[in-house]
Amino acid sequence: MDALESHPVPDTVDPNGWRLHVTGAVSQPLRLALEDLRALPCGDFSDDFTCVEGWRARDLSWHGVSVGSVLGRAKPTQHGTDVLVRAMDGDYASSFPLDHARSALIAIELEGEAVPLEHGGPARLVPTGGDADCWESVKWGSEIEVLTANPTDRDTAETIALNRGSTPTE
Ligand SMILES: Nc1nc2c(c(=O)[nH]1)N[C@H]1C(S)=C(S)[C@@H](COP(=O)(O)O)O[C@H]1N2
Ligand SMILES: [Mo]
Repeated sequence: MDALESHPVPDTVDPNGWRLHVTGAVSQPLRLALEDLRALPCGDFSDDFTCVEGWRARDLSWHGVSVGSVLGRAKPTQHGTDVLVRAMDGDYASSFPLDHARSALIAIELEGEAVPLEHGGPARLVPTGGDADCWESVKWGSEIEVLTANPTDRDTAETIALNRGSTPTE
């Protein structure tokens, strides 16, 4: 594979305190540790990753649990319409229509190894639809909130990603 770009890991990211929270319009809110995720049915996904800033990492192979499996446990209520996936680093969040989100992977391995912290470990959201924007691949994913209406200003990923202003470091 060609490498992903390197970006600084925000200070707010603490892999030891990481859990995946499933919240909002669900019958069964969840708080999952990495072992809990590993116990769910796993899947693989490989694709190139392209950033709008003009670089591409070819043929990345991801392994993890589908959002659908996790939601199968949490059981969204009939009012659920969308999900908002939040990162551990502050305000970063990206939304997806509920049905579209189910196929996304919560990746815990990249190229057969734990996802490096630098690239979003312990868990990075990897949309599998093929038409995802780079900012929808949420690094340090720590909450899946089921919403009952289309998200508005709480979906911050595009704004944050496009205004990041920092250049990648090698
Ligand atoms: N939590 C979080 N996830 C994020 C971002 C971010 O700033 N914070 N940037 C996004 C963008 S725009 C890109 S291109 C990729 C970069 O992934 P990489 O750092 O592994 O190369 O992460 C995406 N996911
Ligand atoms: Mo990006």
